[in-house]
Amino acid sequence: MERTLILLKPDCMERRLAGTVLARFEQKGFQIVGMKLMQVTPELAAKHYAEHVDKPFYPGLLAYITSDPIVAVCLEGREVVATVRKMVGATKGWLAEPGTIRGDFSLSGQKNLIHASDSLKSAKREIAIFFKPKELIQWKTSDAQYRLSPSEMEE
Ligand code: 3AN
Repeated sequence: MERTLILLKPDCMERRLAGTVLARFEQKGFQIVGMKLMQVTPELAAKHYAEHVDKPFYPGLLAYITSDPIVAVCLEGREVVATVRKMVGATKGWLAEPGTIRGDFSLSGQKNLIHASDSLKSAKREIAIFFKPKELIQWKTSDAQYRLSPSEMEE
């Protein structure tokens, strides 16, 4: 079953929007298989944002992502990577469509509440950065018929 990584970033925590944001994914039908509150270190930030470390905005991004705790969440479900990206919305909050998380709660390009893996490949890489295999729990809820295809239910 497909999995993705989301990070509820420091502005999301500081604004006490963690429950509100997480509720959207639960309501959609995605399942939490890993979750932890953590402080991002500079080393962890550099691994996660490897593609951005040389960009001019990286020092600001580093200061921000290490400023307060985050919640790392691994979500599982049907086409979870692409669907979560759609639910999150465009990077710049002021451009993000209303109805998306950033579109509804953010006007910033950096303090945009949430990170979500942008591809299956990134999801695999990022989940491994934030979770040890034993921290991810395989479980099924009794409402699987509303969320999974018949073949997925047999997996
Ligand atoms: P997304 O989070 O929408 O996938 P990315 O991967 O391009 O966007 O950027 C990762 C993070 O880096 C963004 N969430 C944002 O916090 C920050 N960021 C990206 N572009 C900029 C920028 N031009 N100025 C400041 N921060 C940026």
